[in-house]
Amino acid sequence: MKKHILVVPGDGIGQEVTAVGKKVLEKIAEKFGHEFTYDEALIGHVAIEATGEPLPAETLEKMRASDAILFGAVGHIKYDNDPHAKVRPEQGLLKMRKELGLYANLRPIKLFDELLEASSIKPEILKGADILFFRELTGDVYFGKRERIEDGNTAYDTMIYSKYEVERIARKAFDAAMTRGKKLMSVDKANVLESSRLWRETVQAIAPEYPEVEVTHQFVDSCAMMLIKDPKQFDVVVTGNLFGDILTDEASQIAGSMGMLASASVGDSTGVYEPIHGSAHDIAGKGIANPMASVLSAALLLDISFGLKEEANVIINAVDQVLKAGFRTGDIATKDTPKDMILGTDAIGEEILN
Ligand code: GGG
Repeated sequence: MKKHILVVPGDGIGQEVTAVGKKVLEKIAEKFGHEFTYDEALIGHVAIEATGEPLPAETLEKMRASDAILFGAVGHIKYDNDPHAKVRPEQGLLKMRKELGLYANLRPIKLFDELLEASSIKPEILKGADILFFRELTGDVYFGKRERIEDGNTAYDTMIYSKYEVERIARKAFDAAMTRGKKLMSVDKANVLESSRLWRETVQAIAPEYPEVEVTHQFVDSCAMMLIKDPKQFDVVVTGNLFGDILTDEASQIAGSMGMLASASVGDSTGVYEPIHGSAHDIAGKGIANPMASVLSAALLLDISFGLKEEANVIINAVDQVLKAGFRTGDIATKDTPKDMILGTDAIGEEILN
């Protein structure tokens, strides 16, 4: 198979982990006789530094011309401490999603058995948990009107959804539920928010098209509690942009660490595959970031964008084997992990490649 992949490492640890994800793709191409070509592009803080823009036109052009995108992370501490910055790395991420029509963000919460002890949740509560989140990605407060008023002393962000936006993500989630446990939970805050009432009635109106799927509606606060209390009850979850952003960070604890969670953003054009974690500037450049989320994102890329399921499974098994052999990065090590089994980014990458 001939495919062109754009690698967009972005900021902070995005650079380090994406390098490992790319090596894994190269190894798979060699093993299975595929011809993958690569290009690189800038986004986020590194793009602002080089061009003044968080998503330069050249990057967008390269994204549109590629068959899939392996993405890292965006963000820089400098902007976190400057509430008045007009240009921010995250604007690049949001613009990319909007421009490419990436409205569905799939976040599989995959728990490797070897990491049962790494989580802060009790193993007996966790074992068997397997959740697929659908986070809506191009609407909500992230894209609604926002403003500072009254001399900057009051601010608002608008939570906004249109019916068609809810319908298209809900259909993707229903379709996925049909291939899994046939359970779909839609998460909202319909007891308070009008946009959530529209969300709920729209999901409910689609339900008769999928009579085999058991649909439930849950308030986001209650869902947050249930995720920790009884994660095994979940199958597929569909929710809005903000709730999905928060709930999946919480759910990363089910998988042991943010460093284990991959994601796929799909919709109208080229798919983007990235770890759910951000640029983590506190550990950037130290060579200790966990690259497994990037490696597992590469597996999602092969599976979803190229239909290469066997190749994707080879990658997932390689990660599993490395964990079974006892190797860990710092974020997934426990007090019982021998020091010499705690590896850095490149070293654990080499173990996965072997
Ligand atoms: N790889 C994910 C990433 O870079 N996250 C940083 C971020 O700004 N996230 C906000 C969002 O995903 O909406």
